[in-house]
Amino acid sequence: MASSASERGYLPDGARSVKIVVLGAFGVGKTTFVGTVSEMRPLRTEERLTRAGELVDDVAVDTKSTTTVAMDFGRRTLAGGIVVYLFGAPGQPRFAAMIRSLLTGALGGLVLVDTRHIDRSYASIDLLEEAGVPYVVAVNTFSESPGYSEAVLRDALTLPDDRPLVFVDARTMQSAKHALVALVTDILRPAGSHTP
Ligand SMILES: Nc1nc2c(ncn2[C@@H]2O[C@H](COP(=O)(O)OP(=O)(O)OP(=O)(O)O)[C@@H](O)[C@H]2O)c(=O)[nH]1
Ligand SMILES: [Mg+2]
Repeated sequence: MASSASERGYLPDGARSVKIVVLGAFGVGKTTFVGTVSEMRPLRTEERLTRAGELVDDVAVDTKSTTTVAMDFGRRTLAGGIVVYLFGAPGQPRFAAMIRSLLTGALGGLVLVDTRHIDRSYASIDLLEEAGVPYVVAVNTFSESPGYSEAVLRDALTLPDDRPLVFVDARTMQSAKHALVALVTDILRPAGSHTP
């Protein structure tokens, strides 16, 4: 007799699952975020950054030696049995087609932002708006990055009033989970209250 999914240990009975995509520019901490919140060992597709890549990518960061070339994948179970499947997108603009395909079936997007390069977040927000996927902006608080008020950040991002903005340290479980809960809460809001 075939065993149920819960007997095989995939999902608890009655679980609701949610696919979300973590987006943002190169090096904003997407892979770090998925790794921090995932309760399973995350899938990663990291490749070494090379001098050759400098010809096509703006990857001027001295703290990183690898970059995501396809996606990250992780899973987190939240209170109430909601299972969140996290897909971390690649950050470089030439991967836009890959990001569009990751957005297929996604119920929400988490856009990580580094305040050193706010303008590099526009492409991610545009992709989400284009796909009609609701999103939350999470400002990753790198110690080297300038601090701005929420109002200034909203203005710089031209963020609609109904899109939540949170601050996160992608390396810290508590903080990353808070950002994830903000997104899932937004996704589970009553139908009709989303504008994108
Ligand atoms: N100070 C600080 N460093 C961070 C934080 N999050 C990530 N980092 C570091 O910043 C770098 C960015 O890491 P990744 O997680 O690979 O970034 P990414 O967005 O996945 O990068 P790509 O896939 O190449 O676009 C790593 O060296 C992290 O250790 C943070 O919240 N604070
Ligand atoms: Mg990455």
